[in-house]
Amino acid sequence: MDVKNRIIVALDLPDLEKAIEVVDAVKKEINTVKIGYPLVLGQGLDSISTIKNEFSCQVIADFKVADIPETNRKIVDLTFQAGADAVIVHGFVGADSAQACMDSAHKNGGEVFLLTEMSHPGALKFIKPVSLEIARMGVKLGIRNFVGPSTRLDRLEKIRRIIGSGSFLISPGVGAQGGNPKDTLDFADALIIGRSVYLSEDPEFAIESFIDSIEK
Ligand code: NUP
Repeated sequence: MDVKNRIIVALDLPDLEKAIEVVDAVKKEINTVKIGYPLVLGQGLDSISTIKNEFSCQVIADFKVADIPETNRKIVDLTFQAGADAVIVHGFVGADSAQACMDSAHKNGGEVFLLTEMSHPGALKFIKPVSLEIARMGVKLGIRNFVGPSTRLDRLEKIRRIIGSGSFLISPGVGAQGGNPKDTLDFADALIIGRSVYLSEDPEFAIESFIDSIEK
């Protein structure tokens, strides 16, 4: 797989100019960015199309959609109307809520990523006990894109086993949260990297260092 497809940069910046500077610095090395609440709440939903149009990159909207089906449908419709290529949705809210997101994504020509187990320590209490079931539910629903933690590789391996080799698995938690990039790619197709890139004095160098470490 092209290394360009193996790193997704998370733009958790409340400032669009700064986010654009970061994408400009790393654009040779990546083709997908992840935009979440910090940027759209800080600068508006138009940030998605602004970045997409300027860099012709793919945009994953990390809105962790987690509502009743009818509200999920509205949120996901608006996300795709804003230009996103894919949206991250929570699985713990259940099959009907995830299905509503899928229906909206497919209607709008977009993709859904199902969030299984989160990467932070707090996920151990409520999410970890059900995360493998969430992955199984996603498979049953026909979802082909998943998110799983680089901070717990034993769990990521289990998630990969459940979703199979044909699904696409992206993994946050590398760098700032302690996950190892190369080891994560034993199970994931791509890494999500935020702070280690956008807080770096030299984001281009930071991304190149990650690429070196995964190519070794
Ligand atoms: O379980 C998750 N963990 C996580 O960190 C699911 C996520 N979507 N994320 C997101 O990935 C998080 O919101 C941030 O945008 C990115 C990781 O950023 P960083 O820890 O590399 O700065």
